[in-house]
Amino acid sequence: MSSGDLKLYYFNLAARGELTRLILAAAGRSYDDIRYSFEQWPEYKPKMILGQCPVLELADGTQIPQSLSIARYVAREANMAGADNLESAKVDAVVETQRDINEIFYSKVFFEKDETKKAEQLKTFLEETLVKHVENLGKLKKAYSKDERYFVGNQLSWADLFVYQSIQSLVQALPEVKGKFGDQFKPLIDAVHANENLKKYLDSRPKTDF
Ligand SMILES: N[C@@H](CCC(=O)N[C@@H](CS)C(=O)NCC(=O)O)C(=O)O
Repeated sequence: MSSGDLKLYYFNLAARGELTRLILAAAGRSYDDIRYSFEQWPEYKPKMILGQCPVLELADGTQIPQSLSIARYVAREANMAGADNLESAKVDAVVETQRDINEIFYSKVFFEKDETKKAEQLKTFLEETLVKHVENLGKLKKAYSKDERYFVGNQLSWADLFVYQSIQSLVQALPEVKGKFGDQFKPLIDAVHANENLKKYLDSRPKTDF
């Protein structure tokens, strides 16, 4: 398939668009990775079905908005969404658990403008929210994993890539988090870095602020 049959529209950022880029990279699926700056966005916004991005556009012009819907769609196409309905539900549970923490982090810490509030919320985030979250991910992994590298069953799923990407973004924003949770994500991170397709993408993707 030519890359032109699939287009991903998103800012030149990791953030909400990066999970889909990672899934497509892992699948070795070519696509047009359409990236733009905030200044260029007004040109694209009216062309997006909900006036927001990321958006995945298929060959017939169908647009899929909502980052996790896009990611789930491309993951299913790539057989990275669980081997059956039950595995898909387990994968979704890991994804939703990760989404919970990302939302708290971005709303209470990353985008908080009031510096006093931000400092207080960061403390709570590091001392309570993140600790609980890592415990929750550990519970899901214990229940669903059959391979220490992956959260569900014995193969890489989009949930693994979501957790991987979220950890990378968190560490980029808050370097003090690195090393805070020992080695529990190491097998996953090593597996991602050992994957030829992912390594190629990770080594060549643009460096972005977040
Ligand atoms: N729930 C949506 C949120 C989409 C969203 O808020 N996108 C932002 C960028 S991360 C956006 O399009 N901002 C520009 C605008 O709304 O004009 C998703 O996960 O895709």
